[in-house]
Amino acid sequence: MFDQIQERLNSIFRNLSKKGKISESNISDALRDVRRAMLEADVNFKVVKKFISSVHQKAIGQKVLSSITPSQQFVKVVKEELIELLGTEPDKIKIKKSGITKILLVGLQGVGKTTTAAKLACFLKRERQLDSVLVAADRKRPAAIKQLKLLAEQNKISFFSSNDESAIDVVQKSIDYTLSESKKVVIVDTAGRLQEDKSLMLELKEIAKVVDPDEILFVADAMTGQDAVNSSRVFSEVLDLTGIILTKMDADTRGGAAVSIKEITGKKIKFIGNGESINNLEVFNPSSMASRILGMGDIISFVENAKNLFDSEESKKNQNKLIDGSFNLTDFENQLNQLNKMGSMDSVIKMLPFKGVKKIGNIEEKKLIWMNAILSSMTLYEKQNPTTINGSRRKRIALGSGRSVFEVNQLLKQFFQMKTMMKKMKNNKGIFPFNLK
Ligand SMILES: Nc1nc2c(ncn2[C@@H]2O[C@H](COP(=O)(O)OP(=O)(O)OP(=O)(O)O)[C@@H](O)[C@H]2O)c(=O)[nH]1
Ligand SMILES: [Mg+2]
Repeated sequence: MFDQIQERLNSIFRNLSKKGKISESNISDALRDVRRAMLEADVNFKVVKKFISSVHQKAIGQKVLSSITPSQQFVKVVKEELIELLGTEPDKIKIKKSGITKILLVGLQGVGKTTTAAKLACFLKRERQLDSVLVAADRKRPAAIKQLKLLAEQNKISFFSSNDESAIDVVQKSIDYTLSESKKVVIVDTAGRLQEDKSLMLELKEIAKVVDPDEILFVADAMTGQDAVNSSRVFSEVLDLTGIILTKMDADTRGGAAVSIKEITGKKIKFIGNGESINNLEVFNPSSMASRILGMGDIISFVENAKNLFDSEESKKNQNKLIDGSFNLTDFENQLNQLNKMGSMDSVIKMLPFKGVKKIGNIEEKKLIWMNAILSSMTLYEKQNPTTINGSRRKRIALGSGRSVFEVNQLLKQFFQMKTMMKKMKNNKGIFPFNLK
């Protein structure tokens, strides 16, 4: 997802962070590159123009230039603007408190309506414990009915279809069926149509009039970029769309549709499809989507943070203490606190491109929390004289911190091992516990 735009933006951010001091002209240069990257990612040109001008204003206004970490601050401004462009907050699907909720899925041919209808039913069952009826209102193609029926059977979802000529009759009957089956939601899969197909567009309008849906969701294929945006505009002129589902995001490297569609149509993306299997439907979250688009941008800010931390006086003092052997548990605790200040390690590790690391990241973050708890249950005397921490002191520390004696032992063992190791590596520079550098 977003590989291409991510790569481009990251190289811009990297270049910027290499420059020690940032000037207004550096920012203008970076913004020119961001503009180009967005256009290449097939973001609508009007959206790009507005975006660049507000980032520019904010970057200058928020004193990015005079901040300690200007490039980091710049990435932050870009991210905030991007979140706003994507819709700020997730837009939840409307489900009626009582009675049947009616959801109509519409869109061009082959965008993924039928697949999404089944995904949505599974999502509502899984996340909201709601039973749906899938309705095949595609009267033109018998294969389309079969496709939905099969998906319903495979995933144990109720299904409705009838032999009526008109899709409107099918949908009306499906509502009676849903009532009789005591289900809560009707999800109507309509026939895919071409924009210029006037009669089919009118049929959709008629269905919407008769059924009075709670949600009319426009399903669009993210891979088609600006075509997806344009067609959603055309559909929204005929129908009162309540939101958008963007499919095939897994295969979209550019992100142009995702970034432009809300600004151009005024409709928010409610879900994204990110794969062919039934569980590949996610609620669209503007903030996590912005993180995904910027990807390494966040890591760059993390690295900058880390660099500042490792270069700090405090860190240098600790390194000297480690080398001369005077490093004690108070220094150890300070170092842990500094690590914590860098933000959630877990969230940073999640962004790393290697899958296996994620789990380790999780453990490490939890470990930091319990290590802190143990250290804060020690007295100052104990921290400064770690060798005096005997069995009974260990028991008391364990009790005070709510951790086990085993964990207290582990922490002390790690601390002493680290000291021994440092003694052996006396002449090594840039040493830091946990190998995080
Ligand atoms: N990779 C990927 N493929 C998807 C996704 N959603 C749907 N597809 C695939 O897109 C193709 C078309 O999906 P359908 O659900 O049949 O599309 P449709 O809009 O109902 O098509 P018509 O009824 O012919 O208009 C299928 O091969 C799906 O597996 C997605 O999120 N990711
Ligand atoms: Mg279909």
